Amino acid sequence: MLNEKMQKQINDQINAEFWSGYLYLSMSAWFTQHNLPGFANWMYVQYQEEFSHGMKMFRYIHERGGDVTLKPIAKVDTNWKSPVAILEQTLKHEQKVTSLIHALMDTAHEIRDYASINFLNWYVDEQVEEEAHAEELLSTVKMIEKDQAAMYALDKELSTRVFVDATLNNED
Ligand code: OFO
Repeated sequence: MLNEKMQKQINDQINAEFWSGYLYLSMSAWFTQHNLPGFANWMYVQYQEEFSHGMKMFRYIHERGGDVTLKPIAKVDTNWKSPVAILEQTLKHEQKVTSLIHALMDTAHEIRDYASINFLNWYVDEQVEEEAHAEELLSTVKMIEKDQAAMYALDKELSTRVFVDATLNNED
């Protein structure tokens, strides 16, 4: 059975993951509207991943005999001044999510919930990747943003990113 504090915090995190997905979907729309379909695809995959991060928690709560409580998803930004501005927000957001995951881990340790510690380890690793990818893309775009040919080539590269469903990983 899931401890009540842990259950509430995971439910809040489901909302944070879905909110992240909603943010990235909005960014994907912006890129489509600004003729960067590869960037739009990258953000669309990001949106799919965030929903799968939330769904992995949704399933975990049920596996532990707990209750899922879905909350409203708050409004997200819809306009940015440039691809760099979008990627700066992406990196900042991922850093914030990392701190939320660490706070979840703190609770799991505090109450000696070993199953949740094990479960949350996946998210700790995932956040290392999420921040690294956002940081790498941000520094590349900062370097080439004024070079149309280089932006075109990067856009082509980003069009190849495919979705990997987090709910299919790490499960028995
Ligand atoms: Fe769920 O990893 Fe990004 O926010």
